Amino acid sequence: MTITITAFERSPDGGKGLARDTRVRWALEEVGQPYEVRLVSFRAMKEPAHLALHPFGQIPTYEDGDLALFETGSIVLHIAERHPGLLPDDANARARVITWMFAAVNTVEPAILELVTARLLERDKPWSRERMPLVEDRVRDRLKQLSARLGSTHWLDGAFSAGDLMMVSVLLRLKPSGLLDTCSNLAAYVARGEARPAYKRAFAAQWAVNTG
Ligand code: GTB
Repeated sequence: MTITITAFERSPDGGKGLARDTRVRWALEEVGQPYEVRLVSFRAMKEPAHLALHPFGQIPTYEDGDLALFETGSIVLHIAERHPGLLPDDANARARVITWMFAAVNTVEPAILELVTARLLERDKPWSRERMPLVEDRVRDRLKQLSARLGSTHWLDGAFSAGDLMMVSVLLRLKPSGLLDTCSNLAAYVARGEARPAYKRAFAAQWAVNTG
């Protein structure tokens, strides 16, 4: 059965790889699984056929035979559990990698999304100037903590894993803000992720959709 994912028919970022289908494409490329993409418009995302797959009317979704999934953390974990390459064999190391996946979406991503929302959607609000430094500080705090843990190692726990794939994907959203450059080891960490051939293939595939 061919794996099918959904992605934006036209991503608002014009193909910069920031929409969340990129992390699913990346995981599939890392484990060498071919996949098809069904492109959906913003309108189609809110229609019953797509809502049956994704209760919140979003992308990406993942279908493989009888199985339909939403939520990128869950999709990437599913891919990592079924195909070698993204999770270590040792049970404790595996649990630590899964912990990093949760940390990416539960602890790091919320602060980053708050910043993105503040910058893109709330900039014209009368309270925005006062609030922005607080929002930026929360991101800086998270980055400092993550930077301290990463130190001079290449990846978060041993070899590259699904934990790194999720963390790099989350951090990539910060690139336009310049905040990532405040922690040089994190900027280098993200660059290492982007340099992976599987990431490059995933990026190129979504770029082709949005620029073709
Ligand atoms: N928690 C879910 C997951 O991880 O799967 C979040 C999924 C999600 O936010 N999907 C977004 C979506 O479908 C696309 S990725 N939005 C449409 C809607 O809610 O109606 C978020 C995204 C959108 C645009 C950019 N961009 O232009 O830079 C980046 C990321």
